[in-house]
Amino acid sequence: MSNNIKNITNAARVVNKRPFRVSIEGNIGSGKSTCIKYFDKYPNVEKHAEPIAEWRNVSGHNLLGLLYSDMNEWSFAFQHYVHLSRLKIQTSPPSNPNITVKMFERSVQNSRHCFVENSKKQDFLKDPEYQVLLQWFDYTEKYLDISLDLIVYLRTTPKTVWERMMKRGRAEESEVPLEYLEQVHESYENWLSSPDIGCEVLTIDADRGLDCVREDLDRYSYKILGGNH
Ligand code: DGT
Repeated sequence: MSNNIKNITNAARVVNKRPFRVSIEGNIGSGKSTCIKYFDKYPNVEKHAEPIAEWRNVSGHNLLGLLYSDMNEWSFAFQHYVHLSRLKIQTSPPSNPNITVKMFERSVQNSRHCFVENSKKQDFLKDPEYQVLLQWFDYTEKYLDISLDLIVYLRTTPKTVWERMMKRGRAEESEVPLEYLEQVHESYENWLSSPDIGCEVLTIDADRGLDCVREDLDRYSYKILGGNH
């Protein structure tokens, strides 16, 4: 990341007096929820898990289930809704004045640069649908402060997370092939290696067992919390 982008991001945070923003990123089944729980012990950290329950009940519709039943038909609606729910989480004011860090599972940037990009590549999104989603993102980025201060990337190999996903047995994901996790992995790698990512990326090897990952979270907690212990 260039120092200029980093300085602009920091300046936006100081001017808006918003909490330090950390996005926990990684493929399906990489252990993001467990990672977030590790920070329960810090009262100054506000944590947001992915709002899966909301995606399963959009006025009675299970959008996550519909997505996996037919990606061509439902990716557009799903990405719209994901954008909205991530935007709400990312930009909502902190729940109390003692919060200095906001941590969430995935980000608006993830939706745009990882899943939307992959959906276009796989033809789950038609070009007009893709263009509409890009315009939503561009408008959001231009007029709202959605900047991130740190990305923690739980990096995995697709085969490992596919096995974990099959084991946990979430009904909607039961038919998701290994190939899909390979595509999501590739999108993550492309996005997070881009020079204009806009914030620092801390990569943790999440193929390893939970104890090793926890050790790393402990070791890097000062950085992950932006010095706000
Ligand atoms: P974890 O703790 O790392 O295992 O993560 P989970 O289980 O809390 O969450 P994860 O990554 O499995 O995400 C929940 C489901 O939502 C999963 O099937 C992937 C899907 N999902 C999340 N965001 C997007 C998105 O922007 N587009 C698409 N197509 N799927 C998404």
